[in-house]
Amino acid sequence: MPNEKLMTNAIDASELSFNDFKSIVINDYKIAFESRQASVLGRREVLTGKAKFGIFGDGKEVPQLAMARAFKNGDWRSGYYRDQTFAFATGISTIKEFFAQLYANPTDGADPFSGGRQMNCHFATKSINEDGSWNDLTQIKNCSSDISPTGGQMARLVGLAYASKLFRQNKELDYLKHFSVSGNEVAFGTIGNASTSEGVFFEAINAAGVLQIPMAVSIWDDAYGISVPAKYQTTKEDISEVLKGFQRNADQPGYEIYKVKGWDYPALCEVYEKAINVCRDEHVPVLIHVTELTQPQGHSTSGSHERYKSKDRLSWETEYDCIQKMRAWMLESAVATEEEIAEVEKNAKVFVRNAQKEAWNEFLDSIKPEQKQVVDLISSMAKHQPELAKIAANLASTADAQRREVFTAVRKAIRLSASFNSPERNELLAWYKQQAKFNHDRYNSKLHTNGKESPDMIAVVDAVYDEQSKMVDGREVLNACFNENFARDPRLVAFGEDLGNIGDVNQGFAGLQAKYGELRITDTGIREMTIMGQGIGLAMRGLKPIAEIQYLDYLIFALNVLSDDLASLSYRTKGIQKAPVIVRTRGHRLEGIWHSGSPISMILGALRGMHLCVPRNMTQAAGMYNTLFRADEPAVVIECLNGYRLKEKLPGNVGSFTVPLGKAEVLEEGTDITVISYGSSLRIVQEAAEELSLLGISVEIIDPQTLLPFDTTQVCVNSLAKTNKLLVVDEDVPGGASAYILQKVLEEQKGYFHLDGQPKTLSAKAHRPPFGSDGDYFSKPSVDDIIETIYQMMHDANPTKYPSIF
Ligand SMILES: Cc1ncc(C[n+]2csc(CCOP(=O)(O)OP(=O)(O)O)c2C)c(N)n1
Ligand SMILES: [Mg+2]
Repeated sequence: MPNEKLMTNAIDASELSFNDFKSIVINDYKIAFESRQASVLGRREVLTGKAKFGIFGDGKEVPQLAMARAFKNGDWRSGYYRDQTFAFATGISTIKEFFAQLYANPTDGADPFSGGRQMNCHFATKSINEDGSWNDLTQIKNCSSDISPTGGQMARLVGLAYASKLFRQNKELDYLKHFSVSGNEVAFGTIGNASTSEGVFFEAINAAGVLQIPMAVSIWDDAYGISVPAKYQTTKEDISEVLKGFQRNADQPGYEIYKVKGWDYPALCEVYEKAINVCRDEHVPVLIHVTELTQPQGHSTSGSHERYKSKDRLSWETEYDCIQKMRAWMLESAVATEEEIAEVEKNAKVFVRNAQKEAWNEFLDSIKPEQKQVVDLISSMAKHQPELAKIAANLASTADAQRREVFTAVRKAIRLSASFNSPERNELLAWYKQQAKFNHDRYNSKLHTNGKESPDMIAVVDAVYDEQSKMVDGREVLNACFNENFARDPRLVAFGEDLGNIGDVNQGFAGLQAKYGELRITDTGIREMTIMGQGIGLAMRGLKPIAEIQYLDYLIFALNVLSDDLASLSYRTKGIQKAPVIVRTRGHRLEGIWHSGSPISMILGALRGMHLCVPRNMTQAAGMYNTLFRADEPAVVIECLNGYRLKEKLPGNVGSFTVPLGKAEVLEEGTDITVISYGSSLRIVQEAAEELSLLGISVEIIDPQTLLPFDTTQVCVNSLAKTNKLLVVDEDVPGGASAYILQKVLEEQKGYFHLDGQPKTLSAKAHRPPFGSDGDYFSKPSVDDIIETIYQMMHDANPTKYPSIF
């Protein structure tokens, strides 16, 4: 075990009076000690059953004091669940709020980070108001909302730092006074040593080195990831050793890399000051590897570390506990006396205890009135039905009842009294219905920002055409749309693989980098996770990124970032943060196993919280972009891979007409059957409809245009009311997005009641399509497949009129 001497000369106190210096240090110690108490008490709260799970920052307190000292207003943090001390030191969290989150208190303001939705130590600061409008982000210490997947914070971190570069270098952004002061903000990242094994860590480290952005990554190294020691995690068991090649030198840019012991308070203060100055002033990424940290209480409340740490390791951890070491240094260097320290510790214990009690009592007190009301209401019904008295008595005697117990009692009483109508029952019913509103707000609201710039608030502007309107390639429609919007809004930026210099693989951005500059339209490395993270970070800082995934098939490489971080952001923060990223990609049928994908059900399943636009051509895509560019919610737009060279008529207002989201269109009217399809398949359906009309079958074709949201004006069910037959056609797997569409139309829109035959789906095969035209023909729905499926449905309904063809 290491046995370094305590450093005593590493904090530069030359400009402070001894008393000032002393009070800073003692205050730091107080924060660290309070934080430790919060961890100890927090664990106890879980073990006694008052909270469900706890993960704490014990053993990581002292480096976070140093990090907090270097962190200024306007800076950003993207970290993980160990950072409570940092949150206390910066004022991002109070100790009471920390406990409120531990108890999952959903009362407004109790857990200001997630509204009681996230596990403890998942912090966030308020970037936006209820109506989606921005706060002044230069005036606060910003904390992007934490997520639990380890390493998941790294992708977003790249974007948070990249925003500083754009704010510093692009003078056109100077008017955005509430977002940046000349790009001087540092993005601080934290990550555990074991999580540096994740691919996203390496991707982010490389991206920031290439981009040269002010990103400061701290690695809290306690030599373990739960039970798995460093020898299974990291080559040479030393991440900064591994990353040495990233160190900059006189000839080549790169990183400044620092290594410091996590129990050495003065050394930590010095390193952080130095590192963050380099990062902030020179816009150079820095990495601070903080070693020799411990976990006094083990990883989390899920188990004890005595199971997997050796006796030697455990006794080393006791000896090298960073708070103990800081205490010893304070005594040794005469910063404080034993009595002074003991006084701080005594007060801290009382303070934390009180904060915990207050948080717990407030949580219970928020539910008690509901409990009492329900007990009274059910008791009053008992005169009609004696068995209800038991339910009321049960609930009355439940100490520390939570909402679940209250509502279980209410719903049981309502069920049991279904055939005993009484005024008392009506009162309980009314109470229950009224509470549903509050519970929806507490537990189900804010999947989207739903503010004043939500997509459905954007005015609908029709495309304008006249005799002069030209027929152009689809890609030129997009190009003109992007051009006009980039001229209109300096916040727009676009980036992705091959997007800058050549203007993307299908030329949608051709010529625009030359016009708007490399800062706004730029190439990136092949790194889908951090392209998405770049978008998230920029969007969180007030910019409007178009983050491109070259082919829809490669969205899978970024799905974790989109699902865990972007799609969940509004919900997990209960609407205090937003990231209106527009993910641009292209998909559906083309050629080959990885260039003709349409994995729509994967997206539908993973990205609730985002909008999903599936335009049938580039004009519709442009209209959707025009809506999204003016709105503030994230979306994926899937352009049709096989549509860039097809001719379309260029609207006169290509940069400003809008296609509203959720607005389905009847593409062709018909009377016999409704066919719902989207994207590239629609052209095939239209071709099939032509032949079907020769066979005397009239097809109504509907394009929902967006799948999230889906047909908000009930176009599908209205069509079904007329035709009574339904076929869904798409290129996803069987039971994929077509099943989603059936659920929407048959169940939500109640289309079931209009059917006179079995509804059907026609999708691609379960495998991906083989390369070549024949691979496509035998794997994806063809014109022939559609004609025959529809004909068969008509035959089933009327075999005389439509005799069997096979
Ligand atoms: C993507 C992902 N995989 C696995 C987990 C489960 N998990 C939670 S914490 C953890 C260990 C992390 O260790 P480290 O990064 O060293 O951080 P420490 O907890 O030691 O501070 C694991 C495996 C997770 N949360 N996310
Ligand atoms: Mg660790």
